[in-house]
Amino acid sequence: MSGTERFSVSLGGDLLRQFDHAWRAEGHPTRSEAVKAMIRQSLVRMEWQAGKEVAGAVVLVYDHHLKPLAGKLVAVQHEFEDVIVSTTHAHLDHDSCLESIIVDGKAETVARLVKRLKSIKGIKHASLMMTTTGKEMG
Ligand code: NI
Repeated sequence: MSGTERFSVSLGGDLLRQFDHAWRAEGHPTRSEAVKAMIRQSLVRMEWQAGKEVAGAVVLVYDHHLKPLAGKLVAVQHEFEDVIVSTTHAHLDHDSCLESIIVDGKAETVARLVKRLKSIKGIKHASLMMTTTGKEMG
């Protein structure tokens, strides 16, 4: 890792006040840490857009009583086993299950997986948390 460099940014008063309010509300310890987090968030988005190797988690909520759904869910996950690292299943209550699928692979393959999962009839909610493998992140 290379050393730390300082740089200055000129901001209008309103924008700076809004930014200071926002990063404090989000819980960042300092303005510098908040700026770093924003830069990294932006770099993660670019990694996904550029189709690089990415990491993330797909979270699904569904009713397990819908039998065809459970079968399709397993079949799709086997089809995409090259990008799926692990799957954790939680029984939320009598009806609802939450499945968290950790992914690591090409962004477009992950995007295809998410699309396939969302197309399964009966999924109540599907959400993708996009992050980085960290390999190219300073
Ligand atoms: Ni369950």
